[in-house]
Amino acid sequence: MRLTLYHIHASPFAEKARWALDFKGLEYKSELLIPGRHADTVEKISGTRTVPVLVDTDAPAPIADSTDILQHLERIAPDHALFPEGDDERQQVLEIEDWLDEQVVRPCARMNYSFLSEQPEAFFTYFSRGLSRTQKLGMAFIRPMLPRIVKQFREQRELSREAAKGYHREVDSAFERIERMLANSGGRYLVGDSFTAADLTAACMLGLALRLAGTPWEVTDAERRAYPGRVEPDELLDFRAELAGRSTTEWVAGLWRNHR
Ligand SMILES: N[C@@H](CCC(=O)N[C@@H](CS)C(=O)NCC(=O)O)C(=O)O
Repeated sequence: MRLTLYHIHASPFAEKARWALDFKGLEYKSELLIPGRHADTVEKISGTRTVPVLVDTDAPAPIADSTDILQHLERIAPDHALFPEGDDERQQVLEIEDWLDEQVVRPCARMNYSFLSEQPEAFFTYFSRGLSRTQKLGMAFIRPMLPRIVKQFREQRELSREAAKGYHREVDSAFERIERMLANSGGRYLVGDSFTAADLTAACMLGLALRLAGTPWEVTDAERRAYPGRVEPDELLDFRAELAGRSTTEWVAGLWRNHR
């Protein structure tokens, strides 16, 4: 069995797959793609245009969805389980994972990208992270088109400071819902008494909202330079401060510390 993961650095879905592979101690070849060009590359491999895509030489076809990748990894490497054995608990994990993937990630990303995309240079550095020297040279060609790319990125995703207020409210209510779930499940994990795919997914999606140090989304020096004297704009820092008041923030940081 040989595993290859096609991914981009900043994708929270890709981080789910990387985390699960590492958690299970599986070796894999990493094919880190240039953001923006990744969809064309993976389409040739899997027929779909999103990352992550996992190719397992023993599987009948490439696996092109983070949830399916986690379940495939569970089948081929059941140790360090990410899914509970009981049907009810397993179903709960899948439902939480689905909610986070389908509803929570969007405002988490958009809240940050509303601000990041105001600074094309910082935006460029953020999406170049992890790339090889050759790939970065390739990225240099798109520099002249950067203002147009950023404008399109903002329009397609409805990014603006006004819209960011709504994204922040959505993120905050997701944090609140997690707080309630944890209160019902003993405080440590979302389902049962061990780390599952639900916790892993929450750590990725909410980790993106928080842009915690040590995660793929930590704030870069280029961003610090873009906002002299502070890490990010005040308005965004105010959103973060509100989220930090929720116990979910400390819980997410703990998952990164203890399970990543
Ligand atoms: N349901 C998919 C969603 C994956 C997804 O939306 N990936 C984004 C990157 S975060 C992507 O590749 N979008 C296509 C694009 O950017 O053109 C999964 O769980 O893997």
